[in-house]
Amino acid sequence: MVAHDCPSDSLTRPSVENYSMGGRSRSSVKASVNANRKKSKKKGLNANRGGSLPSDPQEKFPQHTKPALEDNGLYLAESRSIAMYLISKYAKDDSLYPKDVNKRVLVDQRLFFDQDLYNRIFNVFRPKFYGEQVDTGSIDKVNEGLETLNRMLDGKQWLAGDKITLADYAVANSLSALEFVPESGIDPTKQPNIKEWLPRVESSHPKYGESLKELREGFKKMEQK
Ligand SMILES: N[C@@H](CCC(=O)N[C@@H](CS)C(=O)NCC(=O)O)C(=O)O
Repeated sequence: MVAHDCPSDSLTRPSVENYSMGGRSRSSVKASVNANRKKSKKKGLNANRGGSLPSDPQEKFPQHTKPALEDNGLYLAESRSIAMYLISKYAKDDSLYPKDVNKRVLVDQRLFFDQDLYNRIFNVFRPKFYGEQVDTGSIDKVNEGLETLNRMLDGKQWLAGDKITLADYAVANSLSALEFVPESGIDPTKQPNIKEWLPRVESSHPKYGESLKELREGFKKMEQK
């Protein structure tokens, strides 16, 4: 997979690309996608928007996943934690990831929920790449997750609090992977609250819409291979 096909990378890219960032130039924050991959280290470096690789990528990024972030000696994997860090450190304000602990914990809760939901979605999404059958149990688990999400959105505009937050972007981003497996029959928009909320998230910021478009194009290219 390259960056454009990876929902995890897609979550962090808008943060890196400034949609929530304040004063600091984005070249000082290096999203080192691929930094730890054995193959094509040089390629990873190019994908890094001019950044340089850490001296020992294996040690700095033991997880071997992308996205991975290097920022002034800080090395971080996991898309959600990268986004939490970038927003906490560089955002113009704290609306996407509030500083107030009582507000923040609601976002955190949804982000943990999102990780679980994404893992369920991944179990439906992954077999497609290996020509394997998806088991119906995995499909049921995603549908159960979507029912929970629908309940979370009951009577609400956004997932955590009364403004859009990182939680909305993270979950919407995870759901986008389902577009790639229509044959699974899973359709998040069958859930009425999700149906109303998804376009709300998508149209909330042009960078997010762009990022989704890139992801969809990446998926399409993969399908054609
Ligand atoms: N929970 C991680 C998952 C990251 C992940 O699995 N990334 C995939 C690409 S989408 C990856 O790097 N797989 C290993 C590989 O491609 O070599 C996150 O959100 O960052």
